[in-house]
Formats: sequence, C-alpha cells, structure tokens
Amino acid sequence: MAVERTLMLIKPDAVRKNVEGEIIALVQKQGFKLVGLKKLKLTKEQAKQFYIVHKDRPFYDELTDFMSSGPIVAMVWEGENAISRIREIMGATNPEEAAEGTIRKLYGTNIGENAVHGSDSKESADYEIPFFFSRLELVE
Ligand code: DAT
Ligand code: MG
Repeated sequence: MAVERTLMLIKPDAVRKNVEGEIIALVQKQGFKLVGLKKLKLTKEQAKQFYIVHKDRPFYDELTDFMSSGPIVAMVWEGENAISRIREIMGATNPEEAAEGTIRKLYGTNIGENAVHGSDSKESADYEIPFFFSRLELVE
C-alpha cells in the first residue's frame, strides 16, 4: 500500500447543482485527507491544455467547452491508494452505468456532464496536480 495524492475536479454541472459540499463530505467519509482546495473558472485554452491527452477524441471540443462553461472546484486528496480508490468512489464515466452510491450515479447528468474528474494514474496525477496547485498550496 502506498500513500498517494490525486487531483479531483468538481465539474461545472455539479457546481451549478450546489453539491460541492456533499461531494467533499463523501470523499472525506472514506478517510481521505484534503490537502488542497480552490474554486476557479478555466478558460477554453486552459481546459484544452488540461485535457490535452484527449485532443484527438471526437468529444474534445464539447468536453473543453463544458469544462470552461462555469466555475469548478479543484481538490487534492491524499491517502492509501488514493488514485484508484477515488476513481472507484467516482464511478463509471457514464452516470447511467455508474454503481449505486458513487458520485457520478448520485450527481452526474450524462456522459459528458458527469460531475467529477479524477486522475486515472500516477502519471496523470503528476501532470494534473501541479496544473492547479503550487507546492505552497498543498498542506498536510
Ligand atoms: P473519465 O473522466 O472517466 O476518466 P475519459 O478520460 O474517458 O473518462 O473522458 C474524459 C471526459 O470526457 C469524461 O469525463 C467525459 C468526457 N467524455 C468521455 N467520453 C465521452 C463521450 N463519448 N461523449 C461525450 N463526452 C465524453
Ligand atoms: Mg480520464
């Protein structure tokens, strides 16, 4: 078991639904420590940079329009196997296919507007955490 850090985003649809607090509480109840937190609004260019791995996917333009459509909440969570365990708590990409009790099942709208993002690997976390947070903003 390894202590890891992972980036989670509460996407514009969930912020519009006013459920940021419920999502944070759900992750905290699983024992993870919140080490970074901020609310911000991405520009289209910033959303394209964040999701650069998807640049050749057919949904890239729709995804980056959505992610720059309103405020988001960015968080860094720390804990044992945080990367894979938080992906489990999030649920499947398509909220209709997500397991009961997962964040996307509870708060997602559709496959594009699915409430949250979570880093999918150590390599992703290493790109995504510094994208939003400086070292000074990550507090044990
Ligand atoms: P995940 O967010 O579960 O890691 P992903 O990396 O495959 O999923 O895709 C990134 C985001 O892109 C996803 O959260 C929502 C959007 N997306 C994925 N597949 C899509 C599709 N078929 N149509 C529209 N948006 C999609
Ligand atoms: Mg992904």
